[in-house]
Amino acid sequence: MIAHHGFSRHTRLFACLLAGLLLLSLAPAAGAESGIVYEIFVGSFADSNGDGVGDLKGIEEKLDYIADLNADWIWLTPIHPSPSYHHYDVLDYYAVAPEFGTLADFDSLAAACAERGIGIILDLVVNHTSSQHPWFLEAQEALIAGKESEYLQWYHFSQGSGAHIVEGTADWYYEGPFGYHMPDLNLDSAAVRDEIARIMAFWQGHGVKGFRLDAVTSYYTGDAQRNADFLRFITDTAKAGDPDCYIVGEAWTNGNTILTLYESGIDSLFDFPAADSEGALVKAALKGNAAPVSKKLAEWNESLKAVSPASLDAPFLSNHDMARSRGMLRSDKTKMKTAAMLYLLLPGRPYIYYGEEIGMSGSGRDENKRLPMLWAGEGDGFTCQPPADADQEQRLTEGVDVQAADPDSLLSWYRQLTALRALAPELERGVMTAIETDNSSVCAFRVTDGTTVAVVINASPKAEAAIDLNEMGLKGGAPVGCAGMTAPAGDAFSMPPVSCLVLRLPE
Ligand SMILES: [Ca+2]
Repeated sequence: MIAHHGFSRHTRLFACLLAGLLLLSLAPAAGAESGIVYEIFVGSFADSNGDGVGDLKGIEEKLDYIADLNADWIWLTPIHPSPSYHHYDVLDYYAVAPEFGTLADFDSLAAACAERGIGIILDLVVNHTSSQHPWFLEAQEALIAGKESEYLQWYHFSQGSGAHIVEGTADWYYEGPFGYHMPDLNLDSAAVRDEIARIMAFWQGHGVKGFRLDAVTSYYTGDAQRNADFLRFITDTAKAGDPDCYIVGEAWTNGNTILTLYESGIDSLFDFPAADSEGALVKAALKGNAAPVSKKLAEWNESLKAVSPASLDAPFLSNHDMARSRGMLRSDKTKMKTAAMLYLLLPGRPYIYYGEEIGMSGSGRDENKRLPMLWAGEGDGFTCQPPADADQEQRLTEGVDVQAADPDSLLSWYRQLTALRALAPELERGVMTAIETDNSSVCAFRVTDGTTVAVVINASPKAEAAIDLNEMGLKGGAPVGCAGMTAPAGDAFSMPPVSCLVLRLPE
């Protein structure tokens, strides 16, 4: 195993700098996996042809950047033709939106990802379609004409009353909790399920390695058991096509409901309870009070593993539907660095929302949460135009270009943490156990998957933390890597503010 060695003969400043550089130089060789997923809001990430809209070729051009973040996966928000800028109401599940490119561009991206060991996770939006989808239009025409159509069974139509009137009819209605433009599919229909299976197989044939399921709790609104049954259908179908296919579901709900959904055998469900401004991660980073994170997350992981031993927690700070974490963390770089340590070293598969790693801003209306990636701070730093209805400017001024050259930047910190994570593969599927200390700023836990690693984080913004590995039950633990500090030589040492250490324990 790779271990750091002490730098006691250097001044502390120099040693810290070296530690950062050494860790970067220890970036894992090809094949090492961090398990980290990078979420890309496709239209706002990178524009390859100057039309102001991010596209697939733009993503391909930025794959080295993503590889430097040690991400093993990219999750693309929906890429299909859609009347909406966010593309969550789909017109054609088998096509690429023209503004994003072509199917050939997708194949090229998939091949370039495969070369780098990066898997593509596609957003699968099957709770509803666009009201302009040909399936819906054909059903609508049949209702207007008073004729039969197989597509009448694909949605939830009712006569006399309902949520949205079918245009052109006197008394036919349909369900669509997300709005009239997003009619809900009838997921009990065998024909609809067959179609969903075809869609997944089609994209697996084009190199897709995973699916992110949109709006899982709305499949059968309020019925967790039926939602779990449907998740089982999706998961089983995807894995029949590719046993390694990875499925993650968006269930923006409470822990108990999420646990019920894990009964489906789905790989991951986003850890919404730990995310956002009220979640344990941001709260701990704000206060520098990190001990509760190890306790809460260890309890959560125990619950997960009890329901589904193969499951992977999916921790994150925020996503395209939430205010960006920068604002939650008061635009304070130290707090942003702390939050990153707290979630990027947790067991499971952490999700970085594009731009979080450089500290981008965005809150209020959804468009603001999806502002263009800031590749450079000045001149043509925005390769994409903001969504049309955004009413906030990007507050971040230091783009990727500046931060990549600054060892103290947030981006450099994210690269260190993700490289550190990749040195401890136990973190992906291991069982987590909290370690209690008498310092409330310290978050410490073990993760066991055959071998055992221990993660120790000092979340205090100002105070050093005195660590005694013997007292923590970590005697003989060998440093695997660290960030914000130099590797300790003995069992008793001091951790600087905002630092973390991963140890591997003797077997
Ligand atoms: Ca473009």
